[in-house]
Amino acid sequence: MKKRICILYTGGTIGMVPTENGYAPKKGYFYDAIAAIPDLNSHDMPEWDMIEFDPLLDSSNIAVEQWNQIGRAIRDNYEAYDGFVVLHGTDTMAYTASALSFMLEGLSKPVILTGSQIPLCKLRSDARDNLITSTLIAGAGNVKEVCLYFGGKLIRGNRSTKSSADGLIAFDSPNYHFLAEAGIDIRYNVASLLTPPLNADFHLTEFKQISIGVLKVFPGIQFSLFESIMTESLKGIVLETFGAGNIPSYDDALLPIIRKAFENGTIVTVCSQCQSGTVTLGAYATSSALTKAGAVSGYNMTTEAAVAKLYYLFSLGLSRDEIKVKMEQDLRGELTK
Ligand code: ASN
Repeated sequence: MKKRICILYTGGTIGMVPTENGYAPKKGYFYDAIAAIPDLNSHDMPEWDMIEFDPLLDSSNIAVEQWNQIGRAIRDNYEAYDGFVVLHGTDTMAYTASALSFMLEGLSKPVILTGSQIPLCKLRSDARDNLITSTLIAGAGNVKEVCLYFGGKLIRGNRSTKSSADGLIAFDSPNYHFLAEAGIDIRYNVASLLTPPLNADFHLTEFKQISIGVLKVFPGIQFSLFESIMTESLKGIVLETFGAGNIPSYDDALLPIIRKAFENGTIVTVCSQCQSGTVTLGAYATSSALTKAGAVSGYNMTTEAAVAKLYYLFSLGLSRDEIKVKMEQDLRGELTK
């Protein structure tokens, strides 16, 4: 029997058309445009249906409500399909892929996010390959996790990051193997795939609106300027630090602020500005102070994954101590220690 794939079209360049204000999505246009691609109707392809979201968005406008909407669409169609392809703008695709990886618990079917850098309607568009290969990967069913496929690479969703604003190989997986590479054949890196938990019930955890911040440290940063955002209403903050988790110690201002944030109940998660490698708190004196002030290590998580994980853990309603512990644990293949 043919596999059945549900394509969720949320917007993004892939389905955009030129307008007087630049590219924008167009309601009701994309289904016919992809139905006219001969390969998508080949007998070697899975059967597919498409659900068009309303409104269609440039992914810069995607936020928690849209993540929940995508999650609900997958939950509501979970039994009827063998896999899902989520068409999404590239700008925030790595955030959405990370968010879905946490929201969809007990997932045992492929969920593949993809999009394109050049709209389907334009010459040299990368939309066809990204869509066709993602649909084939979803139909093959080898991966049972949330992934992002783009430019020949299949990446674990919560390990992905957008690395090029204009290249057709626009995403990277700096701290984990590609899950598959599509050349003449699609070659899976079987040893690197997640094994779905046995007998786990599939369910969706919708995210709540949580106040989260990201602060990138830079030479000369005046920490006192940021004190005003470190209030009790800030639930979590991702600190993008230098190298292995280092912060400047020149004005002694950051640590009291971090300590205060910690006392306020804010979870301070330390990630690195380096794309690859890991945070090792305590490797240098400039980082050990962070642990003393109550910060947790994000190890080699991307900022995208750390942000999504904070949303997830707070949405579960866990205590602050439980969140601190789980931030440092590998929940969905998002970090390695
Ligand atoms: N601005 C677009 C988006 O993220 C970029 C793209 O899809 N290539 O929706």
